[in-house]
Amino acid sequence: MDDSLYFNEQHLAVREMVQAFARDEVAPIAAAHDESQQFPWETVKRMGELGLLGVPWPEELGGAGFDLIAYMIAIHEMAKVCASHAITISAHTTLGTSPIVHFGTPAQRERYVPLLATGRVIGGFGLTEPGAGSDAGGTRTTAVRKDGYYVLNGTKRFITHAGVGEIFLATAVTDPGKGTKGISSFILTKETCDLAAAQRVGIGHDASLPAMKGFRSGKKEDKLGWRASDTRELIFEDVEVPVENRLGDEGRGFINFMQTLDAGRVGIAALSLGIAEGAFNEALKYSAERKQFGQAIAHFQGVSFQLADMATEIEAGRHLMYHAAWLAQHGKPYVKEAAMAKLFCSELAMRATTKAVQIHGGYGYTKDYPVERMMRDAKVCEIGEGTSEIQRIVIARQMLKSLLA
Ligand code: COS
Repeated sequence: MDDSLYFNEQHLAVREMVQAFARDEVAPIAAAHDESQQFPWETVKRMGELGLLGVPWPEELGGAGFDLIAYMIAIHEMAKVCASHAITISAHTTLGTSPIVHFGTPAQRERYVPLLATGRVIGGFGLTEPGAGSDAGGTRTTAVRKDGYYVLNGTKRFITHAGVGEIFLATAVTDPGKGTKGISSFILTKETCDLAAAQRVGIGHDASLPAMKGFRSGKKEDKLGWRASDTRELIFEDVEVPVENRLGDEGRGFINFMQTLDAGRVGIAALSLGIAEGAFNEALKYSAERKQFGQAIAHFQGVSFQLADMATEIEAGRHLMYHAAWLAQHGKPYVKEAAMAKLFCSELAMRATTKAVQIHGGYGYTKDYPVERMMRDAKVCEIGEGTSEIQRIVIARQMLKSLLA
C-alpha cells in the first residue's frame, strides 16, 4: 500500500514513534510476560506517558489530539511485536474510554476522560456475560432504579482489564420486558486488584475516584494467547450506582455498545494485521537465514510461494482495515467495512502465523522464536469483539437490509 493513500506526516511520525518504543521497550519483555501472565505495569505506564492510551482524544481531555488513523497505526505497529500490549491500547481506548467520549454528558467527559486518556487510570468495558456472548442482547445483569441511584447485580465474563482497571462501562437490564431496548449502560469505579504494582508505577488510586462497594473483579482467565493482558470476571453485588453515572439514556445501552464495537472491530483488524505482519517478517528473515539441502530455504518454491501468499493477503488486509478507519474518521457509514476488515484480518492472522510456524519447522514450535506466541495470540482475534460468525451475520445483514426491508 502506498503510504500517501491514508497517511500524512503526523501519521508517519506516530508510526516511527510506536515502532521505536515497541522495538526498544516492549520486544525485550514480551516473551517473559507471555510466560508469566503478569500484566506489564511498567510499559503500560510508559504507554500512558507517550500518549498511547489516548491517541484519538482531544488534548483538552488529556488525549494526544490525533485522529483515528493514527490510533489504528499505534495498534497495528504494537501488535507486530506484542499483541498483549496492543490489546491493552485498544481495549482501554475504544472499549474503556470511547463510550464516555461519544455518549457521556459534558460532566462525565470532564470527570473520567482525562484520567483515562493520560493513562492515569486503566479502563474497561463490560458487555459479555456467562450466558450472553454472541447473543449480547441476552444480558442478565440487572439495574434496579431506586431514589437517586440504581442497584446493579450480575457477572460479566472475559473482561479485559477487569482486575487492573478502575473505571468500567457496563450494561445492565433496566426494563426487562423490552429486549435490547431495555438495556442501559453505566459508569462504575472499583479498586485495582494489584495495589502494590499500581502504586509502584503510579497508576490509579486517584483520590477523586472512590471505589463502589460491591463492585470487584473475579476469576482470572488462564488463556492460550494475549497472556500479558488482564482478563477476568467483573462482579456486581448490590452495587449502588448514582443516576448521574448512567451513560446515555435509559434503554440506549445496547445500541451504544454495538456502535462502540463497530470501532472496536477496526481496532481488532489492526491488531490482527499487526500479528500477521510480525509473523511474516519473522518468516521472511528466517527463510533467508535457514539453510537446508545446501541453500537458504527461501530458494525453495514451497517456501517462497507461502511468503508470496502471506504478503499478498497482508496487502489486502491493509487496504480493508485502513479503508474502514478512513470511513469512520470521515463520518461515513462503516459497519459493514469494519466487520469485513475484522473478519478478513483475524482469519489472515491465523493463516499467516500458522504458515510462519511451518516455515520455521521444529524451531517454530518452540519458544526460541516468537512465531509460536504470535500463533497463539492470533486465535482470539477470530473470537473477541464478535466472532467470525458474528462478523458474517453483520456483513450479510448490512448487504441485505434494503432488499429485505
Ligand atoms: N449500530 C447501531 N445500532 C445497532 C447496531 C450497530 N452496529 N447493531 C445493532 N443495532 C441496533 C439495531 O438496529 C436494533 O435497533 P432497532 O430495533 O431500532 O432497529 C437493535 O440494535 C437490536 O439489534 P438486533 O436486532 O440486530 O440485535 P440482535 O439481538 O439480533 O443482535 C448482533 C445483533 C448478533 C449483531 C449482536 O448481538 C452482536 O454484535 N453480537 C456480538 C457481540 C460481541 O461482539 N461481543 C463481543 C464483546 S467483546 S468486547
